[in-house]
Amino acid sequence: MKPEVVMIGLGYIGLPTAALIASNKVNVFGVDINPNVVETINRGEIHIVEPELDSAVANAVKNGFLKAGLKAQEANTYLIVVPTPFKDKNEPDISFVEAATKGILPLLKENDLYIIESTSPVGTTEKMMDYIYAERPELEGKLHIAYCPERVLPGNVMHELVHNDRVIGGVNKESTERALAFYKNYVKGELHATNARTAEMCKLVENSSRDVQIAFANELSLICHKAGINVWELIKLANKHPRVNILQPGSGVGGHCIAVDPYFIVADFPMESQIIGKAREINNYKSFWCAEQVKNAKLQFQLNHGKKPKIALMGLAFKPNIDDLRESPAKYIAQKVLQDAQDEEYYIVEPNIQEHKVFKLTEYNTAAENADIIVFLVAHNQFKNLGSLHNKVVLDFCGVLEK
Ligand code: SAJ
Repeated sequence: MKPEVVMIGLGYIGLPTAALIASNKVNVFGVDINPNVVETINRGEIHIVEPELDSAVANAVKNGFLKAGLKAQEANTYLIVVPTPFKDKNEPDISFVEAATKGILPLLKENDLYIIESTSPVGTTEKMMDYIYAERPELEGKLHIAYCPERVLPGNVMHELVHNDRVIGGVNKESTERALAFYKNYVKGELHATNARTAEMCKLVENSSRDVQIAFANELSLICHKAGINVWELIKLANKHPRVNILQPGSGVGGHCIAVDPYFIVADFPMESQIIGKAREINNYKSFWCAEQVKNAKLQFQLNHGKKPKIALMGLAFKPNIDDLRESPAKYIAQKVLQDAQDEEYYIVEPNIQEHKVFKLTEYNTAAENADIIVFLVAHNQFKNLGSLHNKVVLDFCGVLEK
């Protein structure tokens, strides 16, 4: 049977979205360039870690509403949910969006709905519209074209896909309305109509706003370090003010979104985006600074004790209690520290993964017991109740012992 919806990109967002739509008894055909991903999904299994996604995909495939393939098929709605990484000099790379659009060009027909969900620089949806109509001039003005960014938090995707509000912007009013009607079938959160450019910018601004706020917290941590003030206590106290809400400092900002999306604004508006650009610099610098602090602690230990220390680096993930190491500041710090290693002994810890192709992992209790210097890079729950850290040098960059 002909699918109703084609989903291009079956990753962290595309697959959960495909499963959600299919769970509403709508035929979905998912497309991915990776044959392993396609085979895994067609077996009713998944290739990513996300709570509740396994059963959603298993049921959708078993009931016949979700199938996957390497090439798109004809449908009425096409969703583009592919990565938009960045190239050298932090410039956004929309070649996956272009390739996905090219793949469906011959399939498009009058009245179809084309939606981009991938995080994209402002103007991408209009650019794709121009490209489609240049290649298929007979369809000009007869398609519905819109942008609707995803905004789900990894680890809570299945819930947030349904319950978060969505911002939906078409290239014209009719497109916005068609896209709104589409999402209404699956989303319980409010749907907010706008135009494509505003919707594109909205996604970039959401993540940039968080980046700027974290940069403020990280800047405070550097100031407090010099001033001899406990930054965690300071923030807790400042947040007692009814209109102050400072976020938490850490070992830097990672992940595939917040550490990336602000560059999409900076690349297009370099003169205007002063704070956004500076925030990226501060958050990157914080990771560099943490690595320097570890090196200093190592030298100080040698001076004090006349021997090389054993050092535990606690956490590699990009944030607490997940197994995702993408763009992880903790991983960057571990790499930097190890580059500078001499004869010290290192224990690398990441309780949320079994093994790593570069780092030899050590169990967290063993590492903490044996180490002279313990460096907390990620505030994983497991690290909150370690035994006595008395007589050890502790560098707590993520405040795990404060909470
Ligand atoms: N972090 C701090 N201090 C804080 C909060 C976070 O240092 O107070 C760090 C984390 O450790 C991590 C990074 O920031 O390294 C990002 O983590 P996060 O939990 O803030 O966000 P993500 O990347 O998991 O998900 C974000 C979310 N965006 C916002 O909260 C505005 C999510 O809703 C988006 O859907 C997602 O990006 C995305 O896909 O764009």
